[in-house]
Order: sequence, then C-alpha cells, then structure tokens
Amino acid sequence: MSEQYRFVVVANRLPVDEDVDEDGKREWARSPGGLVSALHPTVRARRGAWIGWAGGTGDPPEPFDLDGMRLHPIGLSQQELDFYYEGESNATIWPLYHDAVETPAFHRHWWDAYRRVNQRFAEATAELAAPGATVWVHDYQLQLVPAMLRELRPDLRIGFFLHIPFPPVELFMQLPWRTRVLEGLLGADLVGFQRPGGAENFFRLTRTLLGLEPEADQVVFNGRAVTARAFPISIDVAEMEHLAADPHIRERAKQLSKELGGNRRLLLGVDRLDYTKGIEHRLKAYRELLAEDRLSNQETVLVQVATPSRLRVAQYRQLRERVEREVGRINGEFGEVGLAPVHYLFRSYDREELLALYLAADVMVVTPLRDGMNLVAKEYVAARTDNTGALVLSEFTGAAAELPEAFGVNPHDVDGLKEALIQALRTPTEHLHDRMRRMRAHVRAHDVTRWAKDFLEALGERDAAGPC
Ligand code: GDG
Repeated sequence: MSEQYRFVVVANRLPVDEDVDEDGKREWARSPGGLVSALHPTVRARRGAWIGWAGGTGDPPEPFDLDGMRLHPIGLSQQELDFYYEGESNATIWPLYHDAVETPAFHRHWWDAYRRVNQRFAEATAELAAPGATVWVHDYQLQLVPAMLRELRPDLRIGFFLHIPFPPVELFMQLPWRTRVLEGLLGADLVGFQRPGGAENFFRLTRTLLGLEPEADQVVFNGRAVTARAFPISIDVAEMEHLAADPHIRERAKQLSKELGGNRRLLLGVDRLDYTKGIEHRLKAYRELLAEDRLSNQETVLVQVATPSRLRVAQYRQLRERVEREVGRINGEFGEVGLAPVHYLFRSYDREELLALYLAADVMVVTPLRDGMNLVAKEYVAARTDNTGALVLSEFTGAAAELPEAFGVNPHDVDGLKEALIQALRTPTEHLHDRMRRMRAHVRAHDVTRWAKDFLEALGERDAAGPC
C-alpha cells in the first residue's frame, strides 16, 4: 500500500496555480485566498494531503509536495469538465442553491458525470487516508463524496463544509436526484453550513425526503448520528492588516484616488462576474442617482472590478454582455471627457492591487441577491485599520448577519439601495468610525483560523487545537 495520511482535505480545486517562467519551465505555486491560508497551516501541521483537480484536462500530474502539503491531483476529461463542472455543478446546483436567480438546467448526462467524478474523488481519498484519519470535504461539487467514501472506508471521520447557501426544501425538491444528494451529505459525521438557516433547511429535508426525526443539531441515519451546524467562514485578518500597513500599498491607494479623479468619492465593487452578485442592481441604482442629480459625476465615481468567471457557461456570457452594455450606457450618458462615472475592470488583480483599491474606497458596495458568506465585505472591513470607510451590504449575504453595523440593503429594492448609497456617502465621519470599529472587532475575533479550528473540533479531530 502507498503512503497514507491522517488528515486529508478534499476540494474540487487543488490550492495551486501553474506558473510558467521565462524559460518555459512549469512550476506550481500556492494559490492566494482565504481558504488556502486557513487550511495550509492545518494540513502542514498534520503532514496531511489535499486532493483536487489541478486544472487542465487529460492525465493528471503525478502527486507532489508543496509547502509541507502532499498534493494529489485528480484528472478530468474535457467531457467531464463540461458535464460535471460547468454543467451539473455550475449550471444546475449553483443556480438552484442561490434561490434559482437564474433557471437551473437539469440533464441526466451531467448528473452521470457528477456521480462518476465524485466516485473518483472518493476512491482517491480512500486510498490516501490512514486508518481512522480525518477527512474534510469541501463544497457543492462534491456532495456525494461523504457517502461514497463512507461506503469504502467506514473507519474515517468525515466532515463536509458547504461554502454556498443550502436552499429551502421547496427549491431543493426540484432536483431530480434530490434523495441521492441528501444521502451523499448524510455520509458525513459533521455537515457545516455558512448560516444556521442552511442547517435548518437540511434537517427539514431529512424529514420530508427520508422521514427522519432530527433532534437539536443531530439526525440519526442508518444507525449513525450526523451533526449539522453553522460555521461562518472568515478571512485571514492578519494578512489583510499586514498588507494594509504596507507603505507601497498605501502609496498605491493614494495614486489610485488621484487617477480616478482627484477629490471624487470612490464607490467600489469587487466580485466574480456572477449573476448572484447583484452587479446589475448596483449599476441601475447608480445610474438613477446620476440621472436624478442626487449624485454628480464630478463628486463620485464607481469602480467595478469584475473578475472573469465560468465564461464557458452561457448565463455568464450573457451577464457579461448585459453588464458591459449598462456600463457603456452610463458612461455615454453621464461621462465627460477624462471623467467616466463607472470604471469597469474585467480582469483579476493581485492581492496588493486589491488591497490598494480597498484602501482607496470610501464606500464598498456589496449587493448579492444571495451569497453564502461574501469574503469581500469582510476583507474591506479588515483592511480599514483606521476605521474609516462605509460598507453597503446586502441582507442576502451570510456576512450581513455578522455585520449589523453595515448599511443593510435589499438589492431588489432599487429605491432602498439608492438611499443606502446616499446615506453611506453622507453619514458623518465619526459615526462611520464607530460602525467600522465594531465591524472590525467582530472580524478580528472571528478569523479564518478560528473557523477551521471550530469545525475540526466539532468533528472531534484530535489535533484540532494543535499547532495551526
Ligand atoms: C464562495 C461563496 C463564500 C475577487 N476578485 C479578485 C480576488 N477576489 C477574491 C476576493 C475574495 C474572493 O475572491 C471572493 O470570495 P467571495 O466570498 O466574495 O465570493 P465567491 O467567490 O463566490 O466564494 C461565498 C466563499 O465561497 C467562501 O466560503 O464567502 O459566499 O460564493 O477573497 O478577495 N482576488 C484577487 N484578485 C481579484 O481580482 N487576488
């Protein structure tokens, strides 16, 4: 038998990006981001392994070590990428779990690929996990893995965390393979959600679909207790504060403010270009405020970073067209030579530039129609170490429950959204300070390391309090 690990993370993606240097040499680099920052020390301290797709199609690379983690790539064929990833994961489950804000598509061949790929992940994990090991499975692409893995390896402790919302019963029931998905999740010992509502929806479903009788935060299935609870994810606050103190980044923030029009107040949106993020609602509110002269292009500017995402899925391409048309319309109607009302940036930036934008922004605008958590909101708060700035935050994000001092909005209510933007811009500085101070205190006390520790402790992992 090959080498085995007592702690294994299983996620759709490996936490690496492939870099090609000037000589054409390929190298793996750890990808940035909160989840990786949280799990890297945890995996490394346990000399653990991470199983996931490395990107690309065809034969996967050989397993390799990076920064103290054993990385085990899973291969996907082009057809699996189309059916499992872009189809079932991103055109069925993603929209369905986000309140069906776009219509989910149901295709049996997508589902077959989803099952097949989940089985591959489960088999690879069963090979790699040491007797009695702890396995932590992540997110909506891998909901069948817990049950498939339990079938192969009943000795393991299996945790599952869903990063996106878990929908109400009425919506979940649309899924033709609903019972299989629910039974897939029930293979775990611990199922974690972003919000208590997710766990409530999950328990209601176990009643409706399987006739089970959940009690408190547990349900017994096949003679085994399954616990479900909320574990709101967070960010690497120390990293944010460190970057926010960097003189180069602070200088860059000043330069950005200047380039964007001297004294204009800056409103900022940072999102993957996704229909769940409410980018169109934000633009509409901004256009109306300009049209009604309640905001002036001389005094404010909206910067929208839209990171390219899932562009092979039709709904994402259509969204891009709509957003770009609207930005063009606003700039055409309200712009002046050298002074655009909206700066639309369809690209991805490095962390440093993102931080400079957070530091330059007077108002951060976060308006999703539905969002599991929304890390951008927490990152903005963590970066504002001088307690300046205002956060406009949709009540349909997980973050809203933790940040009641934000300017809360229902993005479907355009008038309400306009009011909130105006308020965020006009509230006296000392009141903003007070709000930001409280939000920062919350985020600092609930960072991503604490999230990982809480989850692993609840899973009964022996070393959860170990050297993270
Ligand atoms: C899913 C759930 C949940 C964005 N643009 C750039 C960039 N980003 C980074 C942000 C932030 C992350 O990407 C986005 O996280 P969000 O939470 O806002 O949204 P999703 O991608 O939809 O994440 C969500 C999350 O999982 C975690 O559980 O909160 O609800 O949907 O960290 O900073 N990073 C860089 N350049 C960019 O241009 N470097």
